[in-house]
Amino acid sequence: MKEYFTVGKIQYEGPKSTNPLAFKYYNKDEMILGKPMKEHLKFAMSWWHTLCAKGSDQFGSNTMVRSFENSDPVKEAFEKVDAGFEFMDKLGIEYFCFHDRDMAPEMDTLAESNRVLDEVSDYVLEKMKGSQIKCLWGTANCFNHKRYLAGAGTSPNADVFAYAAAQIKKAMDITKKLGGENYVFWGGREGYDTLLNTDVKQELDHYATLLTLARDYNKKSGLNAQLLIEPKPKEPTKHQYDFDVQTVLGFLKNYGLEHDFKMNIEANHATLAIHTFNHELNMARIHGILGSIDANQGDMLLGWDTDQFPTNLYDATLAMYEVLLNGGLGKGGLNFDAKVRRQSFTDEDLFISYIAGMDTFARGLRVAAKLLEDKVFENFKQERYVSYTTGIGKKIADKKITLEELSEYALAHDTIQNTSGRQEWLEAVLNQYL
Ligand code: XLS
Ligand code: NI
Ligand code: NI
Repeated sequence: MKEYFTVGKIQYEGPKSTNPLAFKYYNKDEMILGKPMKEHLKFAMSWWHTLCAKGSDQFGSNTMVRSFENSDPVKEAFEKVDAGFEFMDKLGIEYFCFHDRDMAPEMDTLAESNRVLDEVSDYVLEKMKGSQIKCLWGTANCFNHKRYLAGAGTSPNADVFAYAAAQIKKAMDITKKLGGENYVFWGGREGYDTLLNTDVKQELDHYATLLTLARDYNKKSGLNAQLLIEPKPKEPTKHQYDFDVQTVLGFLKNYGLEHDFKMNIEANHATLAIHTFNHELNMARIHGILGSIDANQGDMLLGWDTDQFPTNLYDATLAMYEVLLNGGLGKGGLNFDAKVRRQSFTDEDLFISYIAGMDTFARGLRVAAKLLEDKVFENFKQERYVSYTTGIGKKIADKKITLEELSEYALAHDTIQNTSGRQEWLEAVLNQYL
Protein backbone atom coordinates (compact mmCIF):
# COMPACT_ATOMS: atom_id res chain seq x y z
CA MET A 1 0.00 0.00 0.00
CA LYS A 2 1.07 3.57 -0.70
CA GLU A 3 2.73 5.33 2.24
CA TYR A 4 1.63 8.95 2.54
CA PHE A 5 3.92 10.19 5.28
CA THR A 6 7.69 9.74 5.39
CA VAL A 7 7.56 10.08 9.19
CA GLY A 8 7.78 6.75 11.06
CA LYS A 9 5.97 5.51 14.15
CA ILE A 10 6.16 8.03 17.00
CA GLN A 11 7.74 6.68 20.19
CA TYR A 12 7.93 7.89 23.77
CA GLU A 13 11.47 9.11 24.49
CA GLY A 14 10.94 11.05 27.73
CA PRO A 15 11.32 14.71 28.74
CA LYS A 16 15.01 14.94 27.89
CA SER A 17 14.54 13.97 24.25
CA THR A 18 15.38 16.58 21.63
CA ASN A 19 13.75 14.59 18.84
CA PRO A 20 10.84 16.69 17.52
CA LEU A 21 9.15 13.50 16.33
CA ALA A 22 8.96 11.77 19.73
CA PHE A 23 6.67 12.00 22.75
CA LYS A 24 8.28 13.70 25.76
CA TYR A 25 5.38 13.21 28.20
CA TYR A 26 2.73 11.03 26.58
CA ASN A 27 3.68 7.55 27.70
CA LYS A 28 0.53 5.64 26.86
CA ASP A 29 0.88 2.70 29.25
CA GLU A 30 2.13 4.66 32.26
CA MET A 31 -0.30 4.23 35.15
CA ILE A 32 -1.87 7.38 36.56
CA LEU A 33 -4.39 7.02 39.42
CA GLY A 34 -4.76 3.31 38.62
CA LYS A 35 -5.39 3.71 34.86
CA PRO A 36 -3.03 3.78 31.89
CA MET A 37 -2.55 7.24 30.44
CA LYS A 38 -4.19 6.32 27.16
CA GLU A 39 -7.46 5.50 28.95
CA HIS A 40 -7.50 8.90 30.63
CA LEU A 41 -6.65 10.53 27.33
CA LYS A 42 -8.82 9.12 24.55
CA PHE A 43 -7.26 11.29 21.84
CA ALA A 44 -9.06 11.68 18.54
CA MET A 45 -8.04 12.95 15.13
CA SER A 46 -10.37 15.51 13.56
CA TRP A 47 -10.96 14.50 9.96
CA TRP A 48 -11.62 18.06 8.81
CA HIS A 49 -8.61 19.91 10.22
CA THR A 50 -6.15 17.09 9.62
CA LEU A 51 -7.15 15.74 6.23
CA CYS A 52 -9.08 18.65 4.68
CA ALA A 53 -7.58 21.93 5.93
CA LYS A 54 -4.97 23.29 3.55
CA GLY A 55 -3.90 26.49 5.28
CA SER A 56 -6.28 29.01 3.71
CA ASP A 57 -7.64 31.87 5.80
CA GLN A 58 -9.89 34.91 5.19
CA PHE A 59 -7.07 36.67 3.37
CA GLY A 60 -5.12 33.96 1.62
CA SER A 61 -5.37 30.76 -0.35
CA ASN A 62 -3.95 27.32 0.45
CA THR A 63 -0.38 26.97 1.64
CA MET A 64 -0.32 23.19 2.01
CA VAL A 65 0.10 20.51 -0.62
CA ARG A 66 -0.72 17.06 0.71
CA SER A 67 0.39 13.72 -0.66
CA PHE A 68 -3.23 12.53 -0.61
CA GLU A 69 -4.55 15.18 -2.96
CA ASN A 70 -6.35 14.08 -6.10
CA SER A 71 -8.08 16.11 -8.81
CA ASP A 72 -11.13 13.83 -8.47
CA PRO A 73 -12.75 14.68 -5.11
CA VAL A 74 -14.24 11.20 -4.72
CA LYS A 75 -10.89 9.54 -5.31
CA GLU A 76 -9.34 12.03 -2.90
CA ALA A 77 -11.88 11.03 -0.23
CA PHE A 78 -10.63 7.43 -0.47
CA GLU A 79 -7.01 8.54 -0.36
CA LYS A 80 -7.77 10.57 2.76
CA VAL A 81 -9.04 7.42 4.46
CA ASP A 82 -5.74 5.66 3.81
CA ALA A 83 -3.70 8.70 4.83
CA GLY A 84 -5.80 9.26 7.95
CA PHE A 85 -5.43 5.67 9.13
CA GLU A 86 -1.70 5.77 8.51
CA PHE A 87 -1.47 9.04 10.45
CA MET A 88 -3.46 7.75 13.45
CA ASP A 89 -1.55 4.50 13.50
CA LYS A 90 1.82 6.25 13.48
CA LEU A 91 0.77 8.53 16.35
CA GLY A 92 -0.96 5.79 18.33
CA ILE A 93 -4.27 7.69 18.18
CA GLU A 94 -7.23 5.33 18.52
CA TYR A 95 -10.18 7.57 17.67
CA PHE A 96 -11.37 9.90 14.95
CA CYS A 97 -14.22 12.41 14.57
CA PHE A 98 -15.79 13.38 11.27
CA HIS A 99 -18.41 15.49 9.52
CA ASP A 100 -20.34 13.86 6.67
CA ARG A 101 -18.93 16.40 4.22
CA ASP A 102 -15.31 16.03 5.17
CA MET A 103 -15.42 12.25 4.90
CA ALA A 104 -17.01 12.46 1.43
CA PRO A 105 -17.62 15.44 -0.87
CA GLU A 106 -20.97 17.07 -1.55
CA MET A 107 -22.25 15.93 -4.97
CA ASP A 108 -24.85 17.41 -7.34
CA THR A 109 -27.85 15.89 -5.56
CA LEU A 110 -28.52 14.78 -2.00
CA ALA A 111 -29.03 11.21 -3.18
CA GLU A 112 -25.61 11.24 -4.89
CA SER A 113 -23.95 12.73 -1.82
CA ASN A 114 -25.49 9.97 0.29
CA ARG A 115 -24.33 7.28 -2.12
CA VAL A 116 -20.73 8.49 -2.14
CA LEU A 117 -20.75 8.82 1.64
CA ASP A 118 -21.97 5.22 1.87
CA GLU A 119 -19.09 4.04 -0.28
CA VAL A 120 -16.36 6.00 1.49
CA SER A 121 -17.64 5.05 4.94
CA ASP A 122 -17.76 1.38 3.88
CA TYR A 123 -14.09 1.73 3.15
CA VAL A 124 -13.50 3.42 6.54
CA LEU A 125 -15.26 0.49 8.20
CA GLU A 126 -13.06 -1.97 6.35
CA LYS A 127 -9.94 -0.14 7.56
CA MET A 128 -11.27 -0.07 11.13
CA LYS A 129 -11.66 -3.84 11.15
CA GLY A 130 -7.95 -4.35 10.65
CA SER A 131 -6.92 -1.85 13.36
CA GLN A 132 -7.50 -0.52 16.90
CA ILE A 133 -9.07 2.63 15.52
CA LYS A 134 -12.61 3.59 16.54
CA CYS A 135 -15.04 6.42 15.87
CA LEU A 136 -15.40 8.88 18.77
CA TRP A 137 -18.13 10.91 17.13
CA GLY A 138 -19.82 11.84 13.91
CA THR A 139 -21.67 14.98 12.94
CA ALA A 140 -23.32 16.64 9.95
CA ASN A 141 -21.92 19.75 8.31
CA CYS A 142 -25.07 21.88 8.07
CA PHE A 143 -23.32 25.23 7.78
CA ASN A 144 -20.92 25.30 4.86
CA HIS A 145 -23.18 25.14 1.82
CA LYS A 146 -24.95 28.32 0.70
CA ARG A 147 -28.36 26.74 1.36
CA TYR A 148 -27.51 27.17 5.05
CA LEU A 149 -26.87 30.91 4.79
CA ALA A 150 -29.56 31.57 7.42
CA GLY A 151 -28.97 28.46 9.51
CA ALA A 152 -30.22 24.88 9.31
CA GLY A 153 -32.77 24.06 12.03
CA THR A 154 -33.26 27.80 12.54
CA SER A 155 -33.53 28.74 8.88
CA PRO A 156 -36.71 30.67 7.95
CA ASN A 157 -36.98 28.29 4.98
CA ALA A 158 -38.69 24.98 5.82
CA ASP A 159 -37.04 23.21 2.87
CA VAL A 160 -33.68 23.98 4.44
CA PHE A 161 -34.89 22.52 7.74
CA ALA A 162 -35.87 19.34 5.91
CA TYR A 163 -32.53 19.16 4.09
CA ALA A 164 -30.64 19.52 7.38
CA ALA A 165 -32.80 16.81 8.94
CA ALA A 166 -31.97 14.51 6.03
CA GLN A 167 -28.26 15.19 6.45
CA ILE A 168 -28.43 14.54 10.19
CA LYS A 169 -30.36 11.29 9.67
CA LYS A 170 -27.75 10.10 7.20
CA ALA A 171 -24.79 11.20 9.40
CA MET A 172 -26.39 9.29 12.31
CA ASP A 173 -26.72 6.20 10.11
CA ILE A 174 -23.04 6.43 9.14
CA THR A 175 -22.01 7.01 12.77
CA LYS A 176 -23.95 3.87 13.68
CA LYS A 177 -22.28 1.89 10.93
CA LEU A 178 -18.86 2.99 12.23
CA GLY A 179 -19.78 2.19 15.85
CA GLY A 180 -19.51 5.85 16.94
CA GLU A 181 -19.89 6.30 20.69
CA ASN A 182 -21.13 9.88 20.45
CA TYR A 183 -22.94 12.16 18.03
CA VAL A 184 -22.26 15.93 18.07
CA PHE A 185 -24.38 18.98 17.32
CA TRP A 186 -22.37 22.13 16.92
CA GLY A 187 -24.86 24.86 16.08
CA GLY A 188 -23.15 25.96 12.84
CA ARG A 189 -25.22 28.95 11.78
CA GLU A 190 -27.94 28.43 14.39
CA GLY A 191 -28.08 32.02 15.56
CA TYR A 192 -28.79 35.41 14.08
CA ASP A 193 -27.20 38.67 13.00
CA THR A 194 -30.07 41.16 13.37
CA LEU A 195 -33.44 41.21 15.10
CA LEU A 196 -34.77 43.34 12.24
CA ASN A 197 -35.32 40.13 10.24
CA THR A 198 -35.38 37.42 12.92
CA ASP A 199 -38.15 35.77 14.92
CA VAL A 200 -36.02 34.32 17.71
CA LYS A 201 -38.90 32.50 19.44
CA GLN A 202 -39.79 30.63 16.27
CA GLU A 203 -36.17 29.80 15.53
CA LEU A 204 -35.58 28.40 19.02
CA ASP A 205 -38.76 26.32 18.77
CA HIS A 206 -37.66 24.88 15.44
CA TYR A 207 -34.17 24.19 16.70
CA ALA A 208 -35.60 22.28 19.66
CA THR A 209 -37.83 20.34 17.27
CA LEU A 210 -34.84 19.30 15.19
CA LEU A 211 -32.94 18.17 18.29
CA THR A 212 -35.99 16.29 19.56
CA LEU A 213 -36.39 14.46 16.25
CA ALA A 214 -32.69 13.56 16.29
CA ARG A 215 -32.96 12.34 19.88
CA ASP A 216 -35.85 10.08 18.88
CA TYR A 217 -34.00 8.79 15.84
CA ASN A 218 -30.95 8.02 17.98
CA LYS A 219 -33.10 5.43 19.79
CA LYS A 220 -35.26 4.31 16.88
CA SER A 221 -32.27 3.65 14.63
CA GLY A 222 -30.37 1.76 17.31
CA LEU A 223 -27.47 4.21 17.17
CA ASN A 224 -27.82 4.89 20.93
CA ALA A 225 -24.92 7.32 20.91
CA GLN A 226 -24.28 9.83 23.64
CA LEU A 227 -25.67 13.04 22.15
CA LEU A 228 -23.56 16.15 22.61
CA ILE A 229 -24.14 19.84 22.06
CA GLU A 230 -21.05 21.98 21.47
CA PRO A 231 -21.57 25.50 22.79
CA LYS A 232 -20.05 28.51 21.03
CA PRO A 233 -20.99 32.16 21.65
CA LYS A 234 -20.39 33.74 18.24
CA GLU A 235 -18.96 33.03 14.80
CA PRO A 236 -20.25 32.60 12.23
CA THR A 237 -23.36 34.44 13.48
CA LYS A 238 -23.21 37.35 15.88
CA HIS A 239 -25.53 35.70 18.42
CA GLN A 240 -25.08 31.93 18.39
CA TYR A 241 -28.00 30.31 20.24
CA ASP A 242 -25.71 27.78 21.98
CA PHE A 243 -23.72 30.55 23.69
CA ASP A 244 -22.16 28.60 26.57
CA VAL A 245 -22.91 25.69 28.90
CA GLN A 246 -25.33 27.60 31.11
CA THR A 247 -27.23 29.02 28.15
CA VAL A 248 -27.54 25.62 26.49
CA LEU A 249 -28.65 24.04 29.74
CA GLY A 250 -31.41 26.65 30.10
CA PHE A 251 -32.50 26.02 26.52
CA LEU A 252 -32.55 22.24 27.01
CA LYS A 253 -34.61 22.60 30.19
CA ASN A 254 -37.10 24.88 28.44
CA TYR A 255 -37.76 22.18 25.89
CA GLY A 256 -37.54 19.14 28.21
CA LEU A 257 -34.31 17.87 26.60
CA GLU A 258 -31.96 18.17 29.58
CA HIS A 259 -31.69 14.41 30.10
CA ASP A 260 -30.95 13.67 26.45
CA PHE A 261 -27.91 15.82 25.72
CA LYS A 262 -24.51 16.35 27.28
CA MET A 263 -21.84 18.87 26.31
CA ASN A 264 -18.82 18.79 24.05
CA ILE A 265 -16.65 21.56 25.45
CA GLU A 266 -14.20 23.30 23.15
CA ALA A 267 -11.44 25.40 24.73
CA ASN A 268 -11.47 28.07 22.05
CA HIS A 269 -15.27 28.43 22.29
CA ALA A 270 -14.99 28.92 26.04
CA THR A 271 -12.57 31.80 25.63
CA LEU A 272 -14.70 33.37 22.88
CA ALA A 273 -17.48 33.43 25.50
CA ILE A 274 -15.06 35.24 27.84
CA HIS A 275 -14.89 32.14 30.02
CA THR A 276 -11.88 30.03 30.87
CA PHE A 277 -11.77 26.48 29.51
CA ASN A 278 -12.03 25.07 33.03
CA HIS A 279 -15.02 27.30 33.81
CA GLU A 280 -16.99 25.63 31.03
CA LEU A 281 -15.80 22.16 32.05
CA ASN A 282 -16.69 22.86 35.65
CA MET A 283 -20.13 24.16 34.74
CA ALA A 284 -20.82 21.02 32.71
CA ARG A 285 -19.38 18.71 35.36
CA ILE A 286 -21.36 20.05 38.31
CA HIS A 287 -24.57 19.66 36.30
CA GLY A 288 -23.68 16.09 35.29
CA ILE A 289 -23.46 16.92 31.58
CA LEU A 290 -19.74 16.85 30.83
CA GLY A 291 -19.56 14.60 27.78
CA SER A 292 -16.47 15.20 25.68
CA ILE A 293 -13.80 17.76 24.81
CA ASP A 294 -12.62 19.55 21.69
CA ALA A 295 -9.01 20.05 22.68
CA ASN A 296 -7.57 23.19 21.15
CA GLN A 297 -6.75 26.74 22.16
CA GLY A 298 -7.43 30.23 20.90
CA ASP A 299 -5.31 33.32 20.78
CA MET A 300 -6.38 35.85 23.38
CA LEU A 301 -5.40 38.73 21.10
CA LEU A 302 -7.47 37.50 18.16
CA GLY A 303 -11.23 37.57 18.44
CA TRP A 304 -12.04 34.41 16.51
CA ASP A 305 -11.89 30.62 16.63
CA THR A 306 -8.23 30.11 15.65
CA ASP A 307 -8.37 26.39 16.55
CA GLN A 308 -4.72 26.14 17.53
CA PHE A 309 -3.14 23.02 18.92
CA PRO A 310 -3.26 23.08 22.72
CA THR A 311 0.18 23.83 24.16
CA ASN A 312 -0.80 25.84 27.22
CA LEU A 313 0.19 23.70 30.19
CA TYR A 314 -1.67 25.76 32.73
CA ASP A 315 -5.01 25.42 30.92
CA ALA A 316 -4.49 21.73 30.14
CA THR A 317 -3.74 21.03 33.81
CA LEU A 318 -6.85 22.79 35.04
CA ALA A 319 -8.89 21.06 32.33
CA MET A 320 -7.62 17.61 33.32
CA TYR A 321 -8.32 18.50 36.94
CA GLU A 322 -12.01 18.90 36.04
CA VAL A 323 -11.94 15.69 34.00
CA LEU A 324 -10.49 13.75 36.95
CA LEU A 325 -13.07 15.24 39.31
CA ASN A 326 -15.68 14.08 36.81
CA GLY A 327 -14.36 10.53 37.13
CA GLY A 328 -13.16 10.68 33.52
CA LEU A 329 -15.02 11.39 30.30
CA GLY A 330 -16.86 8.07 29.99
CA LYS A 331 -17.84 7.65 26.35
CA GLY A 332 -16.22 10.98 25.49
CA GLY A 333 -12.64 11.79 24.62
CA LEU A 334 -10.25 14.53 23.57
CA ASN A 335 -10.74 15.48 19.96
CA PHE A 336 -8.05 17.71 18.49
CA ASP A 337 -10.36 20.23 16.85
CA ALA A 338 -7.16 22.02 15.92
CA LYS A 339 -5.30 22.90 12.77
CA VAL A 340 -1.69 23.64 12.00
CA ARG A 341 -0.84 27.28 11.36
CA ARG A 342 -0.72 28.55 7.81
CA GLN A 343 3.07 28.75 7.97
CA SER A 344 3.40 25.20 9.32
CA PHE A 345 2.68 23.74 5.91
CA THR A 346 4.79 20.56 5.90
CA ASP A 347 3.52 17.04 6.62
CA GLU A 348 6.00 16.88 9.48
CA ASP A 349 4.27 19.88 11.09
CA LEU A 350 1.07 17.82 11.28
CA PHE A 351 2.84 15.20 13.36
CA ILE A 352 4.69 17.75 15.49
CA SER A 353 1.42 19.55 16.31
CA TYR A 354 -0.34 16.39 17.43
CA ILE A 355 2.71 15.41 19.50
CA ALA A 356 2.69 18.86 21.12
CA GLY A 357 -1.00 18.59 21.94
CA MET A 358 -0.77 15.04 23.28
CA ASP A 359 2.29 15.87 25.38
CA THR A 360 0.58 18.96 26.80
CA PHE A 361 -2.45 16.97 27.96
CA ALA A 362 -0.26 14.14 29.25
CA ARG A 363 1.67 16.57 31.39
CA GLY A 364 -1.52 18.29 32.46
CA LEU A 365 -2.93 14.93 33.50
CA ARG A 366 0.12 14.11 35.61
CA VAL A 367 0.05 17.44 37.43
CA ALA A 368 -3.72 17.32 37.92
CA ALA A 369 -3.51 13.80 39.37
CA LYS A 370 -0.89 14.92 41.88
CA LEU A 371 -2.91 18.00 42.87
CA LEU A 372 -5.93 15.84 43.41
CA GLU A 373 -4.06 13.18 45.36
CA ASP A 374 -2.72 15.83 47.70
CA LYS A 375 -6.18 17.44 47.89
CA VAL A 376 -4.52 20.83 47.53
CA PHE A 377 -7.61 22.78 46.47
CA GLU A 378 -10.15 20.35 47.86
CA ASN A 379 -8.97 20.76 51.46
CA PHE A 380 -8.88 24.52 51.08
CA LYS A 381 -12.39 24.65 49.67
CA GLN A 382 -13.74 22.40 52.40
CA GLU A 383 -12.38 24.74 55.03
CA ARG A 384 -13.62 27.81 53.15
CA TYR A 385 -17.26 26.69 53.27
CA VAL A 386 -17.13 25.24 56.79
CA SER A 387 -19.74 27.73 58.08
CA TYR A 388 -22.40 25.75 56.21
CA THR A 389 -21.73 22.54 58.14
CA THR A 390 -23.15 23.61 61.53
CA GLY A 391 -25.61 26.05 63.08
CA ILE A 392 -27.34 28.60 60.87
CA GLY A 393 -25.22 27.58 57.87
CA LYS A 394 -26.38 23.97 58.10
CA LYS A 395 -30.00 25.14 58.22
CA ILE A 396 -29.44 27.14 55.02
CA ALA A 397 -27.72 24.22 53.32
CA ASP A 398 -30.59 21.91 54.31
CA LYS A 399 -33.15 24.55 53.25
CA LYS A 400 -34.74 24.40 56.74
CA ILE A 401 -34.95 28.14 57.32
CA THR A 402 -37.20 31.14 56.65
CA LEU A 403 -36.35 34.69 55.71
CA GLU A 404 -37.72 35.86 59.08
CA GLU A 405 -35.43 33.48 61.03
CA LEU A 406 -32.45 34.67 58.99
CA SER A 407 -33.36 38.26 59.73
CA GLU A 408 -33.50 37.54 63.48
CA TYR A 409 -30.16 35.74 63.31
CA ALA A 410 -28.49 38.60 61.43
CA LEU A 411 -29.81 41.19 63.92
CA ALA A 412 -28.08 39.25 66.69
CA HIS A 413 -24.88 38.57 64.69
CA ASP A 414 -24.12 41.71 62.76
CA THR A 415 -20.37 41.79 63.31
CA ILE A 416 -19.12 39.83 60.33
CA GLN A 417 -15.71 38.17 60.26
CA ASN A 418 -14.43 36.97 56.89
CA THR A 419 -11.41 34.82 56.10
CA SER A 420 -8.91 35.33 53.28
CA GLY A 421 -9.55 33.71 49.89
CA ARG A 422 -5.73 33.38 49.51
CA GLN A 423 -5.86 33.39 45.71
CA GLU A 424 -2.21 34.35 45.23
CA TRP A 425 -1.06 31.62 47.61
CA LEU A 426 -3.14 29.02 45.74
CA GLU A 427 -1.74 30.21 42.41
CA ALA A 428 1.78 29.97 43.79
CA VAL A 429 1.13 26.43 45.04
CA LEU A 430 -0.23 25.48 41.63
CA ASN A 431 3.01 26.78 40.09
CA GLN A 432 4.99 24.53 42.43
CA TYR A 433 3.14 21.53 41.04
CA LEU A 434 3.68 22.59 37.43
C1 XLS B 1 -16.52 25.00 14.98
C2 XLS B 1 -16.69 23.76 15.70
C3 XLS B 1 -16.75 22.51 14.83
C4 XLS B 1 -17.38 21.40 15.60
C5 XLS B 1 -17.90 20.28 14.75
O1 XLS B 1 -16.20 26.03 15.54
O2 XLS B 1 -15.68 23.64 16.66
O3 XLS B 1 -15.51 22.17 14.33
O4 XLS B 1 -16.50 20.87 16.54
O5 XLS B 1 -18.86 20.71 13.89
NI1 NI C 1 -15.31 21.95 17.82
NI1 NI D 1 -14.56 25.56 17.05
